[in-house]
Amino acid sequence: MKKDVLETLKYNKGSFISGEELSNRLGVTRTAIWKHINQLKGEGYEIESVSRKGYRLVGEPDVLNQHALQMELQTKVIGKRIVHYDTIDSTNNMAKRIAGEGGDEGVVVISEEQTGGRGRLGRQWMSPKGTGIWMSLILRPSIAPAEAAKITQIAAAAVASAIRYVTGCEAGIKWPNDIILQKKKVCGILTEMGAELNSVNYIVVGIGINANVDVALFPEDIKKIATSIKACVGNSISRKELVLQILKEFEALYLDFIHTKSIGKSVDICRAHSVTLGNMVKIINRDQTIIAEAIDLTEEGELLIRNQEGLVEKVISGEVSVRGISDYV
Ligand code: BT5
Repeated sequence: MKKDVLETLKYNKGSFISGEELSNRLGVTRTAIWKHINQLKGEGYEIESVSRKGYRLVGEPDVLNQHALQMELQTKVIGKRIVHYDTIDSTNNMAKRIAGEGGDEGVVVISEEQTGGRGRLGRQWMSPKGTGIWMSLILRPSIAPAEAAKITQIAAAAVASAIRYVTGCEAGIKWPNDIILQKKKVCGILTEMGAELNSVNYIVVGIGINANVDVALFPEDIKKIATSIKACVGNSISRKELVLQILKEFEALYLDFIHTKSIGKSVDICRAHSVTLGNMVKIINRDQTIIAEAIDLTEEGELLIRNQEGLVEKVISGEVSVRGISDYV
């Protein structure tokens, strides 16, 4: 019921709705409405109450815990359990631990801060307190280990779409795992798994977003290549709203993959918002570096390049830098 009261207030955002109308619409007494309003206020919602006018929602808390998110979550599986920490080494580490102990598909681990946030190949991921979104999702798809990289494409499509929807910023996708705003990295994705030879036991997809992070405080080398949504929009955004939208978009694309066995929908989004395709790229794979033109993504989410001899090749993984973006100039 508290959730219904909140939804009605949100729907009416900016204008008053009387206690009487709320009680008629929701079929409970005005006293019950008043109790729920007080509970919401206690949770940090700013609700103005004026006699003869009623109630008006003027502000929402930006809290990422189970309670705050679940009230507004629009998903069936992803986020059915949210584990929230104030501080932790890495949400991927914790998600892997929970998955290893039998944690269900859909568990989401979120932390306000990571003291050992990780990128690929053990690189450091800066995760300052309270301003970013540092979260990991546990999945249990019946797929072969070789397909795990598809989950990164699903996550990239979901994050880019959600940033665009919530903030209006033109988020781009740098294949395979970066989200880019104004030519700088705003988000990185780290997909890890626990697997047998032929089957995946669990997948953990870690998403790190510099939502309201002050990147000026990052070390010099990272400051040069990183940005935040706040820097793009000019003001702080609601992390909660963005998390809710990401989980919603991710679930739709992930369930489509599970049902159709194709990531076609995600690949379409990755193509549409790609900052890689059509550009010259530098690919570093083990000890080999190639300069080539990125021409397309396959239906499996791999990158197609045309090398300097004019031959088209498929890139499955590796370090890809795009000319003019972040670090490759
Ligand atoms: C990534 O790796 O981009 C994957 C980052 C995944 C982070 C999430 S947060 C939640 C979950 N828990 C974790 O422990 N990790 C995941 P990679 O493509 O290897 O890029 C790493 C590089 O990005 C670093 O070497 C830096 O140059 C740069 N970097 C570090 N912190 C950054 C930040 N906050 N914003 C932008 N760039 C950053």
